[in-house]
Amino acid sequence: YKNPHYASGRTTMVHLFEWKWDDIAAECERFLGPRGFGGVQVSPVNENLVLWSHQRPWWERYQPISYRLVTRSGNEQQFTNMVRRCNNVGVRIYVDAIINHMTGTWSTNTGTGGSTANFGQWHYPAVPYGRNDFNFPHCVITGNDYRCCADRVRNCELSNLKDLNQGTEYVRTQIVNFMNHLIRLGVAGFRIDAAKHMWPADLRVIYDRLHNLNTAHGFPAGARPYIYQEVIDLGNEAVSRNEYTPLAAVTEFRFGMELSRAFKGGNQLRWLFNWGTAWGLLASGDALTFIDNHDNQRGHGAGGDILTYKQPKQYRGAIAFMLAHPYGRPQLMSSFAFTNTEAGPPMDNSGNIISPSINSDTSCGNGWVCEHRWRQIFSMVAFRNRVGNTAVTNWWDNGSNQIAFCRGNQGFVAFNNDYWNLSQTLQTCLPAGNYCDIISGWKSGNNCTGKRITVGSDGRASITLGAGEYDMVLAIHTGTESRL
Ligand code: LM2
Ligand code: CA
Repeated sequence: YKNPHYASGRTTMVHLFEWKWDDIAAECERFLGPRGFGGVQVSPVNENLVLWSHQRPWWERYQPISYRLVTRSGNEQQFTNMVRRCNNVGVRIYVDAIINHMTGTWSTNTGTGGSTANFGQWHYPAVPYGRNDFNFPHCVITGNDYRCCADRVRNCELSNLKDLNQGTEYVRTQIVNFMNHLIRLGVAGFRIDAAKHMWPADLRVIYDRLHNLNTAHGFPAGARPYIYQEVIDLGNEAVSRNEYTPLAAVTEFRFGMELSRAFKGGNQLRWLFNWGTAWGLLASGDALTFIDNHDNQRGHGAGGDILTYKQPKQYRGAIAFMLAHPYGRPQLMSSFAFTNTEAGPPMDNSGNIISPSINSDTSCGNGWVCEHRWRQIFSMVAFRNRVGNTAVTNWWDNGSNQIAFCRGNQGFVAFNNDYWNLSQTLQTCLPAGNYCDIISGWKSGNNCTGKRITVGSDGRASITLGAGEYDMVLAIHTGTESRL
């Protein structure tokens, strides 16, 4: 369950938060496929409670009312079409699976597909679920439970959301049928929402009943779905991430915390020389890694001081480090712009999501940030694909916040998070030649639109990164040699 089954040579997925299925299909074909992205995490696919009382917040999608595939992102036919079109261009689809709970208790009770529920009776006829399918006696998780009481974290309600009992055969069957339906449609795996709120033994039974990936969508015979379990464990938790790594991969929340801290100036970049398990991070193959996610970018979930698109220079620095360094399996966040942390995606008066528009400079409009279309970010995806599994070599630092390293003889990257300029002759490990920096520009014809770096026959090059430059990163890799 730890292999994402990316198409060959691909390494990175992007969370297209709240995107519609038709738009994702188009994005796979016009951008993600050609640019070498490995996959897309999509927002929850199953029917959720409609919450006009909160102006259709983004979080209504974390309140399932049935397993029918109908949400603001589209219906089953649109979902099926998207998966087919993305797989055709080598981009995998991963579904955010909400299997810990159903809805909270509200005064309205209609879902995005028209299904209804009777909250007082724990009755969800469109599944159907009834009282016996939930954990009793009824209780709600408190802040203290996270430190003391694993059983309450698993058997009580998360945020008053009705808590399913995955210990019963009936509930397991409904969940497995839902997930196998998606596998049949060609998805490559799942994010398991709120995994720490479910018993590992129950999850194991569910995972083991999942079908192999659909060979008609290009997966090899016998391929198991990629599963990354959302477990927030920043230490001092009654529930440990280590209870989940024997089952499948786990979201590594410490990764984005530490890199955000460093790139915000709270820790010197030189300490990243041994980035990885030496920092207390999970084994690389167990870790789904990211800087921000849809929760902590707005203070939900683990919260904290996470870099987001709102601090773009530092954010691009942290993302570049994530993609340049071999540790982990990276996931990019692609956001809609927000100030109100409850606000849902751009929508019209009827609540329909407004599609991102694509500007002539290839960036997004209509309120969509599309971090994955930032040149500094998608160019580093290509860098990661290029350098493959090569190790970090030739680490250099200035004893402070200027660092540089090589990846095999394929790539070289430098960072300057100091208040003074970086100007050094450094070992790049690349074959002699002229290379286009992929951060300040790109290779255009025979020339570079940004910096051009000349690597000598000894592999060394003069590297400059001014403290006042637009970016704090410089990156070159084989395949972008300029001939001039
Ligand atoms: C997750 N991971 O474990 C998701 O990443 C996270 O986004 C979800 O919470 C959560 N688990 C449940 O799937 C979000 C949001 C919550 C929101 C829930 C449910 O962060 O604030 O809770 O979705 O929509 C909301 C209200 C809360 C209310 C609850 C129940 O904010 O005040 O509790 O609904 O109706 C009374
Ligand atoms: Ca639970």
